[in-house]
Amino acid sequence: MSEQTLFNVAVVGATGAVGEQIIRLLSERDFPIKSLKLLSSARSAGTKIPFKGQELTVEEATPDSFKGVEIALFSAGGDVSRALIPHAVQHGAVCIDNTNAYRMDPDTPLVVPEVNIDQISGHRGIIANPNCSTIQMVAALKPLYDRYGISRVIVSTYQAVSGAGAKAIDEMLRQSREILDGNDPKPDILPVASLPVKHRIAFNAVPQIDKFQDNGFTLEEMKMVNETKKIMGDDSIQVTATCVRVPVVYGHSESVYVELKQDYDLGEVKALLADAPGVVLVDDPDRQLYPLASEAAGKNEVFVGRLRRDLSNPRALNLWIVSDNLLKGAAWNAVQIAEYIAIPQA
Ligand code: NAP
Ligand code: 3JN
Repeated sequence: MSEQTLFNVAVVGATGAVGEQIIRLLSERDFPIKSLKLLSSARSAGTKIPFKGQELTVEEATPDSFKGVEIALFSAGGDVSRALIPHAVQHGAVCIDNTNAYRMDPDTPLVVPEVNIDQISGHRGIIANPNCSTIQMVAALKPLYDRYGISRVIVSTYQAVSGAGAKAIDEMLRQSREILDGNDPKPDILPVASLPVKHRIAFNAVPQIDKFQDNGFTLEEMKMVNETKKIMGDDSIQVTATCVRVPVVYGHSESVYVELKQDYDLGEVKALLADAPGVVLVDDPDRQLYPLASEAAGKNEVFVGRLRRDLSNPRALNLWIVSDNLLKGAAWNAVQIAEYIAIPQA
């Protein structure tokens, strides 16, 4: 049997909600690691994190952190990626970036392995992980695109607070307790930590994820529009998104209207989705079976159900897509890409 090649790996944002899941997946999947470097800001430097029976000490991420690193997984926000990835690439690392920093860069592949893994061969040191809401949608739409073609997508999301980081989870839980105790909590983090106006998330639905753009859409909505076209390799797909934060901890849900380019058979659509890699069909209305965030949480797959022909357009289909935003939406998609780089595929 041939010896497996081992890699020097770095995780940037190791103390965050996404970083925690990346570290767990690297351990559970026995990723071929020679050394693992855990990096964060100076705030968390010195924190101990267990990894495969060892205690690893988190270090502050600096341009010199990447000497000898071969694979670096970034989830510390776009500014950190923009500042450090060029240094990591210069040191020879392949960087898998979970942030928005390089997603629309024409030289950077934007990859969902089930959809466009062929794109990674063209990388120049950076491979971008799409936004969580985009990943789960394109994973489900790809088999329909391949069979029928897609002309239009209209999506409304119901996004979990974990998408906004560990502090947003704490805020939602704290507000819920305070409201149940009869108090009126002051919002502090959501919808956007850096903006002055805040809204309550507990017992609420907030139609703003990230900052508003000049066209009236939010940045999260525009990420869904632009990333979908890039990943599918088809600028002609028309996409409109409305992104909403809901008081769920883990798991983004999406109501999707998709207009196909050809007539379709609903039974065939179900068969295509049932066979699609990384997708699980949960669609049995008679038994009230459909995807739920509570059941998708902690799982790597994308769950699809509520499939029905649209009433206004017989070539269109309505569906409900759910996935764990920190797993397939971030950490698992990134580790899958890392596995394609590190492990020769059969
Ligand atoms: P989080 O829980 O707030 O964690 C942020 C992490 O970034 C922490 O480890 C933090 O370290 C680190 N960090 C912050 N500033 C840093 C700096 N200047 N230098 C080095 N490390 C720094 O956030 P999260 O939910 O894990 O998300 C992190 C990022 O991942 C997001 O900003 C986003 O870009 C990306 N993300 C992507 C998706 C997706 O859709 N693919 C989903 C969620 C998040 P400290 O402990 O030292 O503060
Ligand atoms: O809010 C969500 O549910 C997903 C958030 C993703 C996110 C949060 C902060 C910064 C991103 C992202 O991945 O697009 C970024 C960013 O990298 O710009």
